[in-house]
Amino acid sequence: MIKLYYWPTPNGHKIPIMLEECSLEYEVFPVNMLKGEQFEDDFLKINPNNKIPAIVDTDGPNGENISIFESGAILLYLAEKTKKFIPKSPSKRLDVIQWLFFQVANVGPMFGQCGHFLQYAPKKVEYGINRYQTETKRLYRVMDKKLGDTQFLAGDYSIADMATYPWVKINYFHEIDIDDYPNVKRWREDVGLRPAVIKGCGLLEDIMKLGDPDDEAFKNLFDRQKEDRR
Ligand SMILES: N[C@@H](CCC(=O)N[C@@H](CS)C(=O)NCC(=O)O)C(=O)O
Repeated sequence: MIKLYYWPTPNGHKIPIMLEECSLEYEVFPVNMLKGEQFEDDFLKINPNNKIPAIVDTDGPNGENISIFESGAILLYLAEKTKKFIPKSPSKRLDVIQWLFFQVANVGPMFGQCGHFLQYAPKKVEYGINRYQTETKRLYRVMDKKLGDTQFLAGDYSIADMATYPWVKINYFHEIDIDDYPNVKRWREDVGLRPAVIKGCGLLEDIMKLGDPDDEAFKNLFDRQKEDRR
């Protein structure tokens, strides 16, 4: 059984997509990051970096409990456990790993910062908006070029697509016109039709609407003083 520590955000969605794709049994433990639950001691034992997603697999290596944080690491773990959505051939496998790392090191942080400066920053900071949106557009161009050559990011549908789709799904958040990237648009439509993707992205979706955190949520999410809490 997989225990999924989760909140409905793009990084969160990646994991139920994979769990659904693999038909793995899982139980959801909401970590309400708007209320600061990511700082609670029990959760910090699972993710010392106080972020969702995280999992505990009660049937980990040697049948023992294992806890894992960082969405890319979780996706790789589940792909290795199930032998699904990552190819066996070393070179194709490396393609998937590269595009997975492209997401976790580039798409997530840059789209996230771009959205933050556009939607949440208390003041309009043109420098921050330009810096992150320019980089966001560059990343869309990189994906658009790749998706002009292959159907999915690393050839066949893989954990790299599962990691990237939830961020491209919310292009309104980083204010990107998807029509400017026709290959990304085609890929987004293909991936978005998969039942596991629909189910994964829909998990607990009603309880959070992006773009509208209240004062308490703002404090828990963006107040740097929270570093004192770790
Ligand atoms: N690199 C991490 C990023 C995870 C992340 O940023 N999670 C956000 C939600 S999307 C979070 O939990 N934020 C709470 C906080 O920073 O206090 C991953 O891919 O798992």
